[in-house]
Amino acid sequence: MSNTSAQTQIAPASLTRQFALEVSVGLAKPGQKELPSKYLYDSVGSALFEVICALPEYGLTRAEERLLQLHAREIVDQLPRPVVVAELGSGTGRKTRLPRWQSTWYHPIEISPAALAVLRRELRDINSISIVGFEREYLDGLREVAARRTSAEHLLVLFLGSTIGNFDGAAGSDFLRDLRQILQPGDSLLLGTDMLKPEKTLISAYDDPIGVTAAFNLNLLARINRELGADFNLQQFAHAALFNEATHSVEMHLRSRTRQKVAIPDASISVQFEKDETIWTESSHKYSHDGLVSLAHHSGFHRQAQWIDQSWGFAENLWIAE
Ligand code: AVJ
Repeated sequence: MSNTSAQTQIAPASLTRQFALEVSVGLAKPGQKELPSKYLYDSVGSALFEVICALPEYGLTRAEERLLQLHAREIVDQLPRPVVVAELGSGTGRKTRLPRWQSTWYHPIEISPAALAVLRRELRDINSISIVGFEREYLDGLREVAARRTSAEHLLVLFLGSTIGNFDGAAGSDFLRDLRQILQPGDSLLLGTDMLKPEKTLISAYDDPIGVTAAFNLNLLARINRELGADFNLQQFAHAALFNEATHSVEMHLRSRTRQKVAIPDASISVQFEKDETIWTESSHKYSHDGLVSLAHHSGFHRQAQWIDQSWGFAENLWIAE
């Protein structure tokens, strides 16, 4: 990569067009307006997410770090060698630096160019690992990694941080089924899942008292202002987190404080908001033991092992493709 700083500031025209398209589709929805959660992670959003991970109320990331630190050896020992590791949504590679996967290749597949630039800088000194970054959708990246590995090489896919929980409804199991199709029998998936816990704990994790998560959520509107020339007045929107009992998901919304109209010139739309109408920006599914059993079953995996952090309620699941 030639110039990382320029890349984090200037989005390629095709990505901006895609962003404009998805914004106009989501905000024109007749019932619940929505915006795709993947757009939360521009350079500002990625930095805010790093801060969220340090919040005492948001135990998810630290729980996963504890699990990987404690059990890395045991996890690695369960896998055949040589192993090629592909990490979906590697972010800045913070988790991956903990255990060495003893792999010949490490392929981060990351959709945020900003996060990938940090990852490249920080992993530069680890020379046993080769970095091939894929700034594109997860499965496309994985398909490319799978096509390049030799027949002797075993594939380990890391999908950590409960990112799978952001696929709402059937999308999570559809995604895992598609992922399974890219693998060979015997390849493995290490899947991090945040577990169901009391609603009070969940809400304070997604609506922290100093407002970092609120800033993370509101930044999505600020990003639309920056990149699509919109005139969202951020004072007129409020962050909201709620627990959806029916779907076992924490939902983030942006609630319009008044009746207002917002213009988004580069998406060629203007949007009318009623007072208290919300934009749904993210779902974070929380898993039960039984839910994981049926998820593995329906997506074509055998549950090989599981490590649980009891103090927060987080599971690291090692699944083998059947
Ligand atoms: C990185 C997607 C797992 O859903 O908990 C944190 C993102 N959103 N606070 C999550 C997030 C609000 C996070 N994931």
